[in-house]
Amino acid sequence: MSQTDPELHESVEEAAADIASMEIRGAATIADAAAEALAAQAEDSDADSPEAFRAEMRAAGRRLRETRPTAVSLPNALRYVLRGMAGETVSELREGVVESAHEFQRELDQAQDNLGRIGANRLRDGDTVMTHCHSTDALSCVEKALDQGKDVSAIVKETRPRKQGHITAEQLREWDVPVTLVVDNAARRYLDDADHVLVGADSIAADGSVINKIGTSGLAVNARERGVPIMVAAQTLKLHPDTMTGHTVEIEMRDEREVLTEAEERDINGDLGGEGLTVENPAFDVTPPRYVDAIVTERGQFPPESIVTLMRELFGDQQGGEPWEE
Ligand code: RUB
Repeated sequence: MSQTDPELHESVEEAAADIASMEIRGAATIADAAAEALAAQAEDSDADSPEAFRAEMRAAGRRLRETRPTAVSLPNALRYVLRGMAGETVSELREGVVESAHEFQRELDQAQDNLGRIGANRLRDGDTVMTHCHSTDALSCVEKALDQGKDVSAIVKETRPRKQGHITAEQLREWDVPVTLVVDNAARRYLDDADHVLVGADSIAADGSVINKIGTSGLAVNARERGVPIMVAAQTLKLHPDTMTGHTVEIEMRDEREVLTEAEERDINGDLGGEGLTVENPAFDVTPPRYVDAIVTERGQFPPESIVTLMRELFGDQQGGEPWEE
């Protein structure tokens, strides 16, 4: 933060720290938390001029934006909320931010519900889904299928290094869905027992590429080879507008300690010293559109190659700077 940056509300600092540490994680949940934090900043602001208020909100937006780079739901949430900051007086600006934050949160819930209903239609009674990581959009499809009275089982990939598969397994068990938990390396063996691969997304690019938890692309390639359809559940909040103008999505590299403890590293290095060992920990990968059968959104399901049409409709020629930039 620069010397001149306004003081940030503790909710913004807390949300930013929790997103960075993955206490708050998953694209939709991150977006929801960011909107909530902006609303708290606006509500409690004691800015004495509209300029000071705007500067405070931009600083809050920047603080949240710098936490994690890959899930586009985060900048999409910040844009939505900060573009609601309209008016002449501090109280009008405040009202604009708070209202758009709450509207954003309502739409997010609604979109996930609608997406789930659409995705559930792809699941038949008795089907087994294989999941990777933990996606609330993907789980919404299972939840709605259960609501429709269908029996669904799940093969849940552990998802190293953070084991978000455990969160998925916990949620599915809460819904009484039979779960088989497997390590990531076992996925190909169990694909023969799966009727669908069902994953979420952090970002969807204009060419229909799916950016999701590391390991998704390998799973998709294996699934295609086994003839298992790959279904990506991603509300339109996950569509990445910058990719329409050729930008690529930044893949987050996380701390090596998520992969290897200090003691494990010492064991590997032995007497040789640490020079020759590098640990890489990319959090996400890119699945090319040809491995994806359907992208399920709240607006319907699309073959990945046609997602650009939806993006044009939603984002148009959206141009100009980011609302958190000065
Ligand atoms: C989470 C992840 C999820 C997407 C979609 O990664 O890759 O599949 O974010 O989740 P991380 P949702 O655990 O590193 O945040 O459908 O809940 O938005």
